Amino acid sequence: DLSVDLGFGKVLPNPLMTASGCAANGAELHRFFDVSELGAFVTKSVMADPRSGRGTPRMAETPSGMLNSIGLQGPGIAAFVDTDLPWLASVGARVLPSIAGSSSTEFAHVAATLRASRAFEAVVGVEVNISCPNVANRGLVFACDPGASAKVIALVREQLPRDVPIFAKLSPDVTDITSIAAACVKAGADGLTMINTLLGMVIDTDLMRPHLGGITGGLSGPAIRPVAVRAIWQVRQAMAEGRIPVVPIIGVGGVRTGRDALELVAAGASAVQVGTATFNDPTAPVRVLHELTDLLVEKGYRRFSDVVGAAHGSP
Ligand code: RRO
Repeated sequence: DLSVDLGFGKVLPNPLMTASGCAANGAELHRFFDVSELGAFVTKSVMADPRSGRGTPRMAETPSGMLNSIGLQGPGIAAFVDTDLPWLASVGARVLPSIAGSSSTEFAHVAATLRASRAFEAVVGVEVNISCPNVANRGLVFACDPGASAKVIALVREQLPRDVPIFAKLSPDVTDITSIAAACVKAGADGLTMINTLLGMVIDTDLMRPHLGGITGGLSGPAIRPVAVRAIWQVRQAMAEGRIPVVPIIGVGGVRTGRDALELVAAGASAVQVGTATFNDPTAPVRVLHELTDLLVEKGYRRFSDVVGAAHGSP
């Protein structure tokens, strides 16, 4: 039994999801596999207005991961609810739209517009991206500040029906992720997504200048998997100790194989997103699902929920 309960009766058939930003609105990946096979499809963070993002170059490969300074390129929420969401609904996908804003009011506007969408029934939850590293640090201004994070979460929570869970997406670039997690949950987050990319930089040694147009960028891929495992483990531990109310954690960061996914799950994640790995292998999210399933069978687990947080030992 691979099912995952996100809360409020939103039960997914399996724990695999795309990671925000790596598969846009789903149409590209749908050429490689049926996106409704995934537990949920997470879309690129959408803001109020259309945006072209930062200038190029805005991607850089490193031996252990990828840096991006995309800067929230996107169609804007009106086009998203008009075109992208209805398309995902039409192919039977369960959708976890990711929303962003440069102010708490913008977040609230995006959430309210989403709610009014004719395809809203395909939405199984909303990911609130308070941790984009690439918008003049506004994103990290939210993610590093418990008060600012809580304000956004509370406002978004008010805009959406009670039975649609909201997930706060956290940044690894904070000194104490448990205090941000606690602030978000207390403000009304029904779950947490951990982690967004890690701030990094690549220098072009021919030009002797930072390579990315945005100067710094977000590092993703295998390099950040141990950071994700650590963050998930710390927050899950804080929940076990009663310092944070217990809510589901969605794990994301450097997952390429079923065994990588299992690491995040054992740390405490109830669902796993696959992002950067899809650039090399567009079928990665479903492949990871099958590899994880085989691994659980091999290890004798009958229910996926039994392995969530297993690395913490018996309660
Ligand atoms: O668009 C981006 O530059 C971006 C976003 Br919104 C994010 O949340 N994380 C990231 O690495 N890049």
